[in-house]
Amino acid sequence: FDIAESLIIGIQKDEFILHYQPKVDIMTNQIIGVEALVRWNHTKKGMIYPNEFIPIAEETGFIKTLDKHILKLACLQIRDWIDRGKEPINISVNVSPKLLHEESFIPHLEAVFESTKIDPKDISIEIIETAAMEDKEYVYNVLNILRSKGIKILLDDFGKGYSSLSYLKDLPIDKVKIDKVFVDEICFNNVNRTIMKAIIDMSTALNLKVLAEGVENVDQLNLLEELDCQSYQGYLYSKPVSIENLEKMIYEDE
Ligand code: G
Ligand code: G
Ligand code: NA
Ligand code: MN
Repeated sequence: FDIAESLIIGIQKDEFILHYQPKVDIMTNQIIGVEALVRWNHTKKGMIYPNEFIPIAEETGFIKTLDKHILKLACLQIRDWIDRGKEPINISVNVSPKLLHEESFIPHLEAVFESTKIDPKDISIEIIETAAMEDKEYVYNVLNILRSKGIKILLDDFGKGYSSLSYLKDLPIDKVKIDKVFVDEICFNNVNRTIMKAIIDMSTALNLKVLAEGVENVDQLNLLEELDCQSYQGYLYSKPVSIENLEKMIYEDE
């Protein structure tokens, strides 16, 4: 089974589906949005998780085609909710650095917004730092165009890799997602807790919102609240879930 060769067939056969992980406001415990995480529902191989095919797609460059397809799936989901009379919830989509650098990215998004007739404000985009580090001017311009349409930009996995606090001040972003590696140890590692506090305070001072990733227990959540973190994602609230299960969570009262 050659993953690299099969990806295109997967798109043609509409085998990629989105699962969704809620983002939760720490003060109100309300869902404020969801992150789309792709899965490949392969006819013969069953459900394939992104760690098996995203790195390969990154390597071959097919990730540009795949992420465009996924953006369209997210917009179609918003359209479906509107058509069914539901209040749409914001969906964030992970976008590869390669797609951010591709000229066709913004025209593609515009065409999808046009064909699905959705409000760009219902979509957010998650980028990683490496995406903005090379070719800064080009990427900053792309991010500013997206923000001018009302799309929120989230900096994913902050703290992993080459993160720099000073670098936050120039990036045209709206929210910082603090990587799970910091959250994992905040309850019993003073250094990590101090770094977490510094990231939260610095982000807040720069008018950026903060979200902590990978929250797995109540002790972590209580500590994050003490540190003035505004929102979180993690198994404590919910794992990524299918569309059916997400709808049970967000539209349960209807
Ligand atoms: O969903 P998981 O639970 O397994 O995701 C694993 C990794 O795959 C994460 O780093 C996530 O950012 C990445 N990923 C998931 N969905 C997408 C997607 O649609 N596009 C890109 N580029 N990466 C994704
Ligand atoms: O790179 P990105 O942040 O998009 O990746 C998110 C990944 O983290 C997904 O694979 C998702 O399933 C996983 N994840 C989300 N919440 C938790 C959590 O609380 N614990 C663990 N172990 N993984 C999580
Ligand atoms: Na992400
Ligand atoms: Mn992340």
